[in-house]
Amino acid sequence: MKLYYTLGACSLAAHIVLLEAGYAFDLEKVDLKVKRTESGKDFNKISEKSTVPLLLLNNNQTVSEVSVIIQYLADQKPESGLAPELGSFERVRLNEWLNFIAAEVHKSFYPFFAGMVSTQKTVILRSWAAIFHILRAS
Ligand SMILES: N[C@@H](CCC(=O)N[C@@H](CS)C(=O)NCC(=O)O)C(=O)O
Repeated sequence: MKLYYTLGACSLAAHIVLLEAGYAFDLEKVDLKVKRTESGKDFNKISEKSTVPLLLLNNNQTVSEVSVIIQYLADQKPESGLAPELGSFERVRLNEWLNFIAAEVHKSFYPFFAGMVSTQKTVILRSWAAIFHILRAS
């Protein structure tokens, strides 16, 4: 199993779950600016989305999307206790948080790394206020 990752990126979540669940795995760093892996491969050919994290399984299937990867890893090792049982209401709560983070939190931070004009910043800072209100209340 191999995790394609980038330092300082959301692939850290998958890396943490791999470690916490006790997996044996390889890591390969990706330079997202030029879409090249540290062993010199063209990342666009490995990942159709060209984003990290990407998990390469031992059967050569790949899994993308942070929330899908970490739930897959947790479900393969239920003894890790990292995710509530599938179908349980606690699992619904986990999915609510993972979806909120993916859809509202993660993507709203992206423009700050990509560069943007100040009017965009104002709009995004307003959305952050709502996001942090929800996070503080939980
Ligand atoms: N929806 C994806 C988003 C993944 C994503 O955007 N990852 C960023 C790093 S945090 C990335 O690879 N960006 C590269 C790019 O957009 O070119 C997920 O949840 O995994």
